[in-house]
Order: sequence, then structure tokens, then C-alpha cells
Amino acid sequence: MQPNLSSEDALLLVDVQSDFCPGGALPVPDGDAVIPSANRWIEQAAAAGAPVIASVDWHPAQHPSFAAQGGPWPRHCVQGTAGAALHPGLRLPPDAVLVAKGTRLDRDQYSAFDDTGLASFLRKRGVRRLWVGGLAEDVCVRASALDGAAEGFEVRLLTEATRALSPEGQAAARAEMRQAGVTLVGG
Ligand code: VGL
Ligand code: ZN
Repeated sequence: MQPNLSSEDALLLVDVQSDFCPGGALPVPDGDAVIPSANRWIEQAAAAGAPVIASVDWHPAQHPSFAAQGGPWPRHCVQGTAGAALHPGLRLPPDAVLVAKGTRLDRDQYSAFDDTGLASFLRKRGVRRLWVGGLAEDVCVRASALDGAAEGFEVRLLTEATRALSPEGQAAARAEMRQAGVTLVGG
């Protein structure tokens, strides 16, 4: 069941990029399974005049999150590469707002709110409630949902529109998000 959204709602789709889907550089198991649900939420949001925000992990070719630079992850989502592109099945409206993150050369930015101006953008648009999906549930979705809640938004995690790197990570992330006041919703 999808509730009626209004202009006080916004949809945030985190890092629905080819590198996080099967066949990509840092694949989330079943990552592309988020697409049908994400597209349904996009239609709902667009119909309600609710902003649709898509974040992209957008790393410079050398980045501290990459193993070659001493970080925890394989090279992924390098700016301008095919793997960094949004998944081709995602149907964003023409007025979708793209947020690039992971661009800093000194540290990673898991959250779409980290140093991007997203919170003040949403406040200026009059948004109170934020519906969050995307990849990966236990990394950047988690960080974005927690930051959204800390910024005072009423955050809803779209469980059909997100997938995690690991089941353990998912369980831990869900516990943390619930603790922070995030509501989990299906559909
Ligand atoms: C992500 C690992 C590294 C994510 C980004 O989008 O969840 N995970 N960079
Ligand atoms: Zn990354």
C-alpha cells in the first residue's frame, strides 16, 4: 500500500547505480530488484508534486575509500564511467534533483546529506517527510536515513526499494534506524 504523498514529502533514492547492481564493481546482492518499487514510488512522488532526489556515489579516480588508496572498498562509481551511471531501468522525472556525493578527496561521504546542502534544500521546499530507498541499505541508505532523521525529517525506509550488502549488515542497520525513529514501510 502506498499512501498519498504531498508536496511536504520527498523521495530520496540513494545510489541506484550500475556498479551497485549485479555485474557491477561493488554489487549488492539483488540490487537491481529495487528498480520496480523505486519506479512506483517515483510515479507517486511526481504525481504529488513531491521532489524526487537521486544521489550518486561519484568518486574521483583516486579516492580514499578505494583499496588501492588504503580504503575498504574496491574501485567503484568512478566519475564518468559506465558503472557510475544510474541504473538504466530507473525512470526519473525530468525535474529530478541529482546529488553527487563521495567527491571529496580527503574522506568518504556515505550520506546524501554529508556536505551536499540537501537538508537546507529540502527545508526550503517545505519538505517534512522523507521516503528513502536505494543501495546499499547497510551503508549509504543507512547513513542517509540516520542523517535525515537527525536533521529533523520524518524518515520512512522503503524496504521493497532497498537491498543490503549482507544480512548481518541489514539487521544492524535496521536496528539503528528504528532506534533513531525511522519507520520501515513495505510496498
Ligand atoms: C556505498 C560502499 C561504498 C553505497 C558507497 O552507496 O552504499 N557503499 N560506497
Ligand atoms: Zn563509494
